Amino acid sequence: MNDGNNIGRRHALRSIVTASAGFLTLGLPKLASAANAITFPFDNGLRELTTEFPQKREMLLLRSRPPLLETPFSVFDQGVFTPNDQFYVRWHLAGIPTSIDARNFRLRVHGAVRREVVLGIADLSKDFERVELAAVNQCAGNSRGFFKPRVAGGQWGNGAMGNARWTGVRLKDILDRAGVGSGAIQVRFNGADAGALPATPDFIKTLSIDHARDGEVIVAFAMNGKPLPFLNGYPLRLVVPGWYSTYWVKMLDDIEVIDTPDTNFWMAKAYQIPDTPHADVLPGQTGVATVPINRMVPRSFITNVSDGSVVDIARPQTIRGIAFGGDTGVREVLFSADDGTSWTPAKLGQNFGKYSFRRWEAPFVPRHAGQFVLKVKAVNDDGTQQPDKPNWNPGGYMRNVVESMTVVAA
Ligand SMILES: Nc1nc2c(c(=O)[nH]1)N[C@H]1C(S)=C(S)[C@@H](COP(=O)(O)O)O[C@H]1N2
Ligand SMILES: [Mo]
Repeated sequence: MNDGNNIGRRHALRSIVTASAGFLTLGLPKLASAANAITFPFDNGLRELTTEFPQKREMLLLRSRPPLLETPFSVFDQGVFTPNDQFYVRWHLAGIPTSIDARNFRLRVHGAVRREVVLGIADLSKDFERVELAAVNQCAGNSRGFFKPRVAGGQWGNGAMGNARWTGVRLKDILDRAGVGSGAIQVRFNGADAGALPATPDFIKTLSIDHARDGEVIVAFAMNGKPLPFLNGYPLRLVVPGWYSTYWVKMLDDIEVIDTPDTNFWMAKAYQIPDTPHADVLPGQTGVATVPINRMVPRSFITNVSDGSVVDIARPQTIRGIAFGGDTGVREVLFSADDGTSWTPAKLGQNFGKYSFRRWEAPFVPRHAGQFVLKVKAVNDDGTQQPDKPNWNPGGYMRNVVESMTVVAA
């Protein structure tokens, strides 16, 4: 996979979007020099902050073409929903359309169906019930940069995730319109992007027919109440609540119901995880069966202090952050200020549904000068909790170890 860390390259996408009446153009303006940068605590962790991408404010630049843009972590302290203009961006293929005319955009539903259906954006909002759901979109490789030993692939920090309110129509309702044939077993999703070379496998993802018809999977046209940003899949994307974002196909224009198992590259070769508990193997271990990555696992983060922050001795303060349960809700968030020796339940913020981020906060009084190791651990509604030791696999997937940071009281 062409997924490397390529920050040395200075050719950014050089693009801009002008929006008018549902029409977007991706043009090629100048590239300003990077104003500043941050450094992650792993090898080659220097990341420029860029504002050169259309409809995006400051983002961490991992790669320009195709774009990999990470959300600066401070954004997660600002609210439970991640703003569209700082929502992370990940594309695999270089052939991203440079302009999309929403008025002429069509979603085609075909294959093992009773009748082929072709829908425009207007048809979706007029002929189908509108639904809205808060859900976390997280790359399967979020936090990959922290894997030890290191693994190939985009070297993300923790910002390849975001939470939004997604508005659209149920995939089930679209499939019902087409009439799924009796032999159907899976549904494949393809977007308007393509590889630069014909030999590059097109980015296509597949769900089982039951999952596709569960009523929760959405074809979304809006995010946080606004049209999807171009780089987040304008004008339509799949939203698969609780599942890693590799299934959330962007610029969705083709849905194919199939009656034989999909063996395309992006299902059969890429995004495979070891078929072991928590996708965990020993580095170098071979002969392990694999399965396509699927459900997310719980995570939690501290957002208002960071590693090395200095806090006032004896002053009561509040530590806060975000948590999510993965494929179900957050039951409990536990906070420790003594490196995991003792844990206290954090106070949970408003519940926006089981697939959303949930804010949490906990009191903290640093009673003496010196270091305090803060930790946070989420337990989801199934009772699954974050592990104290990181998992490892060669793809760098599904990291969700209990996060730890050291603050200094002075
Ligand atoms: N058409 C298309 N959809 C795609 C991808 C892609 O390369 N092309 N990448 C997937 C992956 S791996 C991720 S992590 C998410 C990223 O979503 P975002 O860019 O909106 O944050 O998009 C998914 N949908
Ligand atoms: Mo991803």
